[in-house]
Amino acid sequence: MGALTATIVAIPFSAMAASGGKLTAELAPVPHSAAADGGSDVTGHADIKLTGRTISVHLTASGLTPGEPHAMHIHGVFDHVNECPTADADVNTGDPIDDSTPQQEGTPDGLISLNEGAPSYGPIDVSLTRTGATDPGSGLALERFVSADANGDLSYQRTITVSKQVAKNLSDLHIVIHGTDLPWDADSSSLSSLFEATLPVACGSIN
Ligand SMILES: [Cu+2]
Repeated sequence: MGALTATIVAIPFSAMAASGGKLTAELAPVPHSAAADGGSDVTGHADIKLTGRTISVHLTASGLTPGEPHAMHIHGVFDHVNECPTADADVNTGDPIDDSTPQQEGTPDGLISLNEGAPSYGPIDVSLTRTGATDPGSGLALERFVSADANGDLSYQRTITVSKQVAKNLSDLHIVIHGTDLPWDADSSSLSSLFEATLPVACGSIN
């Protein structure tokens, strides 16, 4: 009993999370109807090593549109509870990111768009680009994100210096992967519309 108590007291979890340590995120598909999005089923795993304001991110994912880059970000509001969106985020309030989409206001379409997901996972904090800047402004610099291979698998590794706020709140934030080819246009690309390129396909909390 004495030894057990000593062990518990010796591990200050909150202090560990703030200064450094190893975190992970399990990415699961963002809810959608298979008919609406062509049956994507994106899953992934991220290991993040936090040292001060430096994060070393190793992320693998599968089920992505093959051969195309996918925007990936750390999302979240620092002083709010952030969640990955649930199916009821599909509200279609009339703010499609792209006017060419078949979305109708007030009619759920089986897809959670970038804007519909935002109240859950919050804004972009870090862009997980492979080169250059990693700020929120790089969020749609698709030419600087990693591409999925011919099987739709993706592997990403980078060490990034983040803001003090991101480092401090990392375990409250999320990783979101975007982009899928939707069946309602004739092509087989996730890059033919902004709606497709930004559609959140997988999300996972950083813990
Ligand atoms: Cu994002």
